[in-house]
Amino acid sequence: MSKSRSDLTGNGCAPKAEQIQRLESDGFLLLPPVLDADTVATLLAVSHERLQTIRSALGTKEIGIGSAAGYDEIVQRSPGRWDVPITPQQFGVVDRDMPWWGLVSAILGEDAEHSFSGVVSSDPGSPPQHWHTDSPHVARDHLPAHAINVMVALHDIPLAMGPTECALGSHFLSNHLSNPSLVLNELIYQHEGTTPEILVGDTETEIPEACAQAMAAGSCLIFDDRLLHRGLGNQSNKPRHVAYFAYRKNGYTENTHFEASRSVIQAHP
Ligand SMILES: O=C(O)CCC(=O)C(=O)O
Repeated sequence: MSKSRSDLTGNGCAPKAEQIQRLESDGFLLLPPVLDADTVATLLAVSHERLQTIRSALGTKEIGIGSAAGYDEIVQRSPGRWDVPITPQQFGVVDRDMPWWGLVSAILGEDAEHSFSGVVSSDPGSPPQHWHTDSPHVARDHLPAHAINVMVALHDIPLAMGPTECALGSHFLSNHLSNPSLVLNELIYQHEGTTPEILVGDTETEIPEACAQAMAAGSCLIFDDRLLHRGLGNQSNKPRHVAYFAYRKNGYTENTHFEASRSVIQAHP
């Protein structure tokens, strides 16, 4: 099943300049449902099936927190929060045909590449993550984004179920190359000391505002990889599922997202 190409405004035009500007200035953009119910249902069904296969292959095998402690097929991003990679083909979609491609390519270029996709599922009762960025700045000066993440709600996600929280404009402040008080590994790997406050230290700069909103099924949160964000705790009694599609500028090859060198499928019990 591959959806025909459409855009965020639904009228066949390029993404609105206002959306591009918002993404560049705030570092994120929450869009109302851009996927139809059938597509959301397919993404959710594929996610369920893959989660079940991989979590049962994992069984009681040890797995730590973070990408290096995980497996090719599953990473525990924080306690009870599971990242299971799923390719666009496995999802039954074409990454460039997704409704956000116009916006993503306006920022990363028409030759941008799909880098990762999958589902992040948080168990009932799982705690909030520590604030983190997904990849580091690449220059001392503030450059346009080199990577963009799209998180798609696969069902309604009220606040109590823990949507992703973003620190407004924090991509301008998370540059460890221009701010030596920031420790790169404490930004990109989750660290309890990393907060919006540490980005400004004792300067006059305003602390980036933490923003989290409930998400309706099919809506998506699009954010710059350098933005400080975190998944909130799931206080509901159901798992929370978001699909993600990540894109990078052509030529950007850093990968701190998946660093495992073992397979849970091939591992011996
Ligand atoms: O679960 C979420 O909402 C966000 C997950 C995330 O940012 C991560 O694991 O890197």
